[in-house]
Amino acid sequence: MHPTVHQGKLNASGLRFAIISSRWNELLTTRLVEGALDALARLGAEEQAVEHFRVPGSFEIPLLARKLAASGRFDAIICLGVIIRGETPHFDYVAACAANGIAQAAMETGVPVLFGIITANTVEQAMDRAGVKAGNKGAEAAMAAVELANLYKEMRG
Ligand code: DLZ
Repeated sequence: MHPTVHQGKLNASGLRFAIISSRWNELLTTRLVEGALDALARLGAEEQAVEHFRVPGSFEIPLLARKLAASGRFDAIICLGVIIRGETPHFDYVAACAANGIAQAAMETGVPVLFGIITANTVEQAMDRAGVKAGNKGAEAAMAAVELANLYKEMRG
C-alpha cells in the first residue's frame, strides 16, 4: 500500500506568525526568540509577517495565544517561555497551566499554537535547550509552526 501522504511544506513565504514570549528567565527566552526568528527567516518568512508579543510569565501566555489565534490575523502562534523548577510546587502549576492553556487555545480556535516552552529541573538543562547543547526550542517551535500552517492551508485548499 502506498497511501497519499500529507505533510506541510517548510516554506514560510506568505504566512503570518505571532511570537509570544515571557519575561521570566528573560536571558533564555531571548535566545528562544532569536532561534524562532532565525528559523522563520531561513524558511522565507517576510519581516512584516512576524509580530512579537511579550507577557510577564508563562502563566500569561495561553490567554494571549487564544486571543491572537481567534483574531484571524495569524496562520500560527509560537509560544516561547522558560519554566525552571524551584523549591516550591509553583513550577508544576505554571507548567501545567501553560501546557493545557496552549493546547486549549489551539483546539478552540483551530489555529496551530506551538508549545515552545522549556520546562527544566535546572538552569543548566534550560540553557542547553535554549541553544547551548540540545538545540533551540524556539527554532523547533517555529519550524513546526511553518509545517502546520502549510498543512492546514493545504487542507483548506
Ligand atoms: C511565579 C513564577 C515562577 C515561580 N516561576 C516562573 C518560571 O520559571 N517561568 C515563568 O515563565 N514564569 C514563572 N513565574 C511567573 C508566572 O508565570 C506568572 O507570571 C505569575 O505567577 C503572575 O501571574
